[in-house]
Amino acid sequence: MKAGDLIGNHSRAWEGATRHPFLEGVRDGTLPEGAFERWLVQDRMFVEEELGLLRRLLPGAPRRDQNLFESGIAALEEELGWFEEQARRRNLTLSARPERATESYLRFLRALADEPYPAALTALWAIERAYLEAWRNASPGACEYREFVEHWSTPEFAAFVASLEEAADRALATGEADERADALFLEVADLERRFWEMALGEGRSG
Ligand code: HMH
Repeated sequence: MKAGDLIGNHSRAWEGATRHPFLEGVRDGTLPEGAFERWLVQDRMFVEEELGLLRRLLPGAPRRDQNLFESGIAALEEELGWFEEQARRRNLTLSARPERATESYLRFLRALADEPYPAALTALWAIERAYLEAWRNASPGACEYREFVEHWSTPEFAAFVASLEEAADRALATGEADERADALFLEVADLERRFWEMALGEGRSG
């Protein structure tokens, strides 16, 4: 199996992860009051946990993938600082509690390092690829959100996602982890959809 095939095989789930009224609100500037701020605070928690995941995956990664994790760790470190700066500018408190959808996603990230490496890597690729597509779907974005849209639509981020896909394809080549990779892909798609949903304040119980 190739990682990229999962998108076509699960197109409905993928649409749910990458097209959402939240993203339409970002594009046309019609987000309800507080939605973007809620998303920002919750996503900072996500990025922090994702950084932990990359650090846990690095030591067990094949030598040729280690550089990818190292650059991912550096990028997420920078991203965390960026989130904190954005929050500071908006006077947001970063000590908020995680919402249900965030909790579910954090739990998923914590468990991912115990999965077979090819499946974990496929899930990581799906997480990043979903973000790339979601923000591209919000492009160019209303002026107050444009900086964010651009942040996740850069060629550098796209190149990182492409490198993750190549690494996932190499890891999947034995075929041994295909089933697990497929299941984790679907979980990622659902968690991403729920994350947008949470930001809009709908179904906040998750
Ligand atoms: C919910 N998915 C979510 N947040 C992110 N920052 C990314 C993916 C990309 O790192």
